[in-house]
Amino acid sequence: MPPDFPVNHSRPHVKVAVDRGIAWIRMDRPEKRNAMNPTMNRSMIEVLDALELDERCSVVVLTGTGESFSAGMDIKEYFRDTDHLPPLARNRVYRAAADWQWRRLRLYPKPTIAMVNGWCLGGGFTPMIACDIAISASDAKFSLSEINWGIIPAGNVAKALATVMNSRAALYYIMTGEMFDGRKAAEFGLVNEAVPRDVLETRTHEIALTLAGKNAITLRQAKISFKNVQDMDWETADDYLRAKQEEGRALDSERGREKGMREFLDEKVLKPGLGTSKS
Ligand code: ACO
Ligand code: V55
Repeated sequence: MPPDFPVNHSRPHVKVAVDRGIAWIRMDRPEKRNAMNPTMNRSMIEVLDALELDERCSVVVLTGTGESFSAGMDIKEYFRDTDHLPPLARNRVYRAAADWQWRRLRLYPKPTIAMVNGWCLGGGFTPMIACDIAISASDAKFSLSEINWGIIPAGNVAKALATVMNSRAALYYIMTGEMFDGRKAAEFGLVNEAVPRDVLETRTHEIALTLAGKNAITLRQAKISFKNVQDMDWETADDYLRAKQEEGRALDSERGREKGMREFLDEKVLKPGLGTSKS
């Protein structure tokens, strides 16, 4: 039988390489610092939809080609060139950005890691924060540069910031537009870790492999439920989490929970607290 999916998911301005379970997605417009234009946005929607169903992919890494993660929205093609469009047509262009930057990414059924390899500006924050985990080069440069050219952090940048970043720091950088580096980003909770550039890929790969080794259904239930409970009251959250746990059990053909109990309680080959299994 022919494969269900093309071996190469790459699209205009988006390069994809799938290697041993990990899909490396690169925003690929290095000559424009990987600024996100309408073409890249449409490509990303297709790429994420394809990888969602591709069984060769169990973890997604989002990064950029060359010296940049992304310089944000393309100020020419995304903003200026769409200003003359009728409101509904312009909304459609804006919606395509949102459709991948947070609508698809935030609750993506597979684990996602943002690997911040350089410039992360303005609209670049949204997909970076929407990923489950973010690892940055220590010398990567971040800026909420919107204020420096007369707009506010829209495109859900401000909302995304409010979910991860220290509030005082967020407002300071929203209002000053000052640049900061990966080390600072880790201090503020904007990224998990900042590591020297020469080990950025190795460290990201290591985390990706750890995630690839977990039960995929449980991982999905865990990330989705964590993100959804943030906006719930305690009673609703408790009921919802129980329901997500039960849903996960019903979906899990590997029966991970039963296996875990057997290995810990009966066979004594697993210590969940140490993360190790002898089997
Ligand atoms: N939109 C459109 N074009 C861009 C963008 C962008 N966001 N970022 C960079 N480019 C283009 C430049 O216009 C330039 O194009 P050209 O070679 O055709 O003239 C090319 O990318 C290279 O950029 P330079 O400015 O020459 O590179 P430099 O290394 O000196 O500076 C930097 C890089 C700091 C990223 C600078 O380009 C910059 O400030 N860009 C704007 C970044 C920004 O404010 N983004 C957020 C927008 S707000 C939002 O996303 C909602
Ligand atoms: C931004 C603004 C947008 C958008 C994405 O932060 C990012 C800037 C006004 O629309 O769609």
